[in-house]
Amino acid sequence: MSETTGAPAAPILVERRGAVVRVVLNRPDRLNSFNVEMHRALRAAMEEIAADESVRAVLLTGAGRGFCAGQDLADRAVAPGAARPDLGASVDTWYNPLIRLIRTMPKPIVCAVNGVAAGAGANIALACDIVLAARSASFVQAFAKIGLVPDSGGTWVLPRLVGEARARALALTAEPVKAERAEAWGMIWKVVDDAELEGEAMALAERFAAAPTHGLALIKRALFVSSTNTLDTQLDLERDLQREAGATPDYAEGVAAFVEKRKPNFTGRKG
Ligand code: T3D
Repeated sequence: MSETTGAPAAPILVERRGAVVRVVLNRPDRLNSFNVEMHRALRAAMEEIAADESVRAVLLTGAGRGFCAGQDLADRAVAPGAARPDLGASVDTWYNPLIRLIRTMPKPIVCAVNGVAAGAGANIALACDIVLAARSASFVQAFAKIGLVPDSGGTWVLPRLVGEARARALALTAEPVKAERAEAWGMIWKVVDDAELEGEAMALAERFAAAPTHGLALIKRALFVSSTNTLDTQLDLERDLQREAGATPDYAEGVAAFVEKRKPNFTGRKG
């Protein structure tokens, strides 16, 4: 795992803490909005994390007062008469692969939303497995304000999290949702006091890092497809995944620890 040791210009910071990797979006003067350099760095880090079996949990957060304001709009200003950027190509090249990487990451991703999460920034947070937000944070489907459509999975995840009526209103009005309301609506897991966010999010990531990692990856896989599967298909999938989970050393260790009334020592290994 490569480390970035606080160079101020690095668009993301990647810090290893035991089996946890903490990833920080690091363009605070632009509220951590995405330019191509930040996309590239985040993609490379996430791919490396996905492939590294010694990493067992991820913590994603933002530097400064914001989590992420989506696309850097300064990179989208076009002089009159000049060619317009193909936003479909940008989504295809950057945002969609990132959401797929997050959703298929074979280990839990805890997102600590430390401030405003707007546009793609909101939907990247909502793609993570467990979202904690600072009490001062907010979520904004900012797209409609500039004539765009929620992307990064927003139109998929929002109705599933908050229901059709709220999803439609949030997408069409682009009104911000404060962290407490986001929790009350089931959009996120938990709101915590600003001063507690980092500690609580890291504690959760560390807990995951000591858990049966492959079992958690299988849980992610089952839940990801459940909303588009029939019950029959999902029952078959649960059977297959349970077969796989039951063959892991962590399952054997979990049962042994239970029977011996001791704390389990999970390795996270597949086999
Ligand atoms: O283009 C494609 O590739 C397609 C994909 C698109 C995905 C998207 O995400 S589209 C949506 C893009 N994002 C937005 O529309 C959000 C724009 N930002 C805002 O609406 C507001 O900044 C916030 C609601 C997020 C926060 O408001 P506030 O009042 O807390 O902060 P602020 O003063 O507006 O922003 C602070 C600074 O960050 C400011 O710079 P300055 O004046 O101090 O030099 C502001 O310009 C900058 N900033 C905030 N968001 C962006 C940004 N700079 C560039 N791009 C941004 N998205």
